[in-house]
Amino acid sequence: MFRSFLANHRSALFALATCVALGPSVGFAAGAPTTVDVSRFTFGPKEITVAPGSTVRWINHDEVPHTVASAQGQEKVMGSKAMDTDDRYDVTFSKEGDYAYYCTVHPFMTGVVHVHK
Ligand SMILES: [Cu+2]
Repeated sequence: MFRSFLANHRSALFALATCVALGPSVGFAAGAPTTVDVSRFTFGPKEITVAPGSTVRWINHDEVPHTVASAQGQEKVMGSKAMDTDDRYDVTFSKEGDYAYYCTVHPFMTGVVHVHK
């Protein structure tokens, strides 16, 4: 009885086991972006730390346009156009480093992306 159960369900069990084994790692490999909310004239969180290869996504929740731009004197890794309400801007960071940025429309809005292993 048990033997025939196994025979009948072996492929289903295998598929289930494969799902359980691969599920979480596939999720990480797909690289869900780390989100920074642009809201009330602030980047939240203001500083984040991600691993190399990670994608950071900024989403503008304000009613006014904002940008995400690399700070003066920094490598120009970030440079969005004006983001309207609900617009998104994605950047994938491949190299380790500290990436300071600001909003060119409101230069008092600043943030930092730390990229470290
Ligand atoms: Cu702004």
